Amino acid sequence: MKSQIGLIGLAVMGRNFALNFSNKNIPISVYNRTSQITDDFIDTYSRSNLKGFISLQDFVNSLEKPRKILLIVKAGPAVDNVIQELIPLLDPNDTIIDCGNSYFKDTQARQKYLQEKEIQYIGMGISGGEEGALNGPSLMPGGEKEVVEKLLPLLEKVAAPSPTPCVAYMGNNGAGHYVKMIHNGIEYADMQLIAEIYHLGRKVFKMDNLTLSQLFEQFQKTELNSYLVEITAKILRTPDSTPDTFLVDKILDVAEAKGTGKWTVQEAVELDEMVPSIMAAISARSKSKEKRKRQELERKYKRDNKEQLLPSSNEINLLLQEAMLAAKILSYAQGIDLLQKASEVYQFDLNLSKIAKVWRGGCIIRSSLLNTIADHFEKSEQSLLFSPFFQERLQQCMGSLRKLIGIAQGNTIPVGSLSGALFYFDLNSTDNLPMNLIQAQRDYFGAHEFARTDRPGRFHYQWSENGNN
Ligand code: 2AM
Repeated sequence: MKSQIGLIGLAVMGRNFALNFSNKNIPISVYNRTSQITDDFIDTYSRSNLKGFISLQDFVNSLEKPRKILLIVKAGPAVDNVIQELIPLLDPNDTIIDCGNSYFKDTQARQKYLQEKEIQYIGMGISGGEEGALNGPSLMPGGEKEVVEKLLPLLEKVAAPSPTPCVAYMGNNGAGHYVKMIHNGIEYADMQLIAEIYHLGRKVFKMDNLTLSQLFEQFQKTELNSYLVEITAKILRTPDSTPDTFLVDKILDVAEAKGTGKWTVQEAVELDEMVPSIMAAISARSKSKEKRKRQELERKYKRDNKEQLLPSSNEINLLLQEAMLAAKILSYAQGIDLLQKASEVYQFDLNLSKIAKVWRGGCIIRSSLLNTIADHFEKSEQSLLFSPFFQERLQQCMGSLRKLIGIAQGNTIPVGSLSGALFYFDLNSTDNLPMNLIQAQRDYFGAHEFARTDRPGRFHYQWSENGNN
């Protein structure tokens, strides 16, 4: 019997995704460049609906036509290598589905290149980590609509099942990988916001790990309910090997990153959008690597920690909760604004309500807020800031966000993602900005002209000739 689908790349995500298909009774063939890995995998999981192959030709021959082949290899040149090896073995209308974190412009180019060879190409974002790949990830496929639609019944069986199967057609031209990139950008901001709340809790409000764990558990009962908050509560109460010590306190404060967050920021700059909470999360990870420099400069600069009036202990929890809710809404709004702009610029024709629904289960940023976001985009195409529901929440919580940022600054705690959220909010919701002065400066030194508030047209003023040297 031929397999319904094939999978190339048996690192941990690939292995788990293959098992997910097999668990759903979908016969699958697998292949890996290093054949020992295929052998070990098949030895460990001996099942009639899971077949391993040492030769790529045999792997391809084992698949039902038209063939469907998932690639879960390292993003970058490895994807092109595998595509080159596959081309002579495939027939017209076979489909390659790249499930890695590929750059969306690479996906666009690969799709175009393969179209000329009559091979279909889908770029599909997958989120959910190892556990999601096995039990149900969130899937973001993009490419030719008819090709993706034919695949959907199969993908729905392996996607996260609830609240509804977390898979939908994203759009053409690399839209699947674009949406995944933005998902990861939002994930960076979400993680950094939680880390900033933790930092403030520990350093300023002197909360211990268990108290903070309880605080995050409390958050789980509110609109902040999310996978990242859930794991944070668990992490904070995880003990280390010696009594009364916690693993989190033993972990070196140097964070790593893989690059999709950076692309999100580059895209925001490219498309004249702003994602300051995501940008701050990237910067925080990059600067964390310079541990020595940070240590040296902390010693050099005496901290002027003036005695500050802190909120009373029963006010602190609500302050942290409201500030985090406001910042979370605002960082999702940043990522979604960028998606909306990209949809216009690249003609992705994104459906934001569907995207929010695909993100509700399986993926790392799954959270109850996404239900409300999906509801908003069902009725409206305007930015999240125009949602009456979020307007009410922000009205209620912005005071706490401002107050918490003030406390952080007074206590020398860097809170870039919280502050970025406030910057985004204030910049977007302020009528009169000081850009009149910027335009005057540009006209002064570069004769760039300016528009006036009282009459139409473009104007230049001879600033220096009028006694202003
Ligand atoms: P490997 O086990 O042979 O290294 C993650 O690195 C996955 O991508 C692994 O399955 C790895 O296969 C695969 N991979 C990395 N580079 C590759 C390449 N150039 N060609 C094929 N597969 C590759």
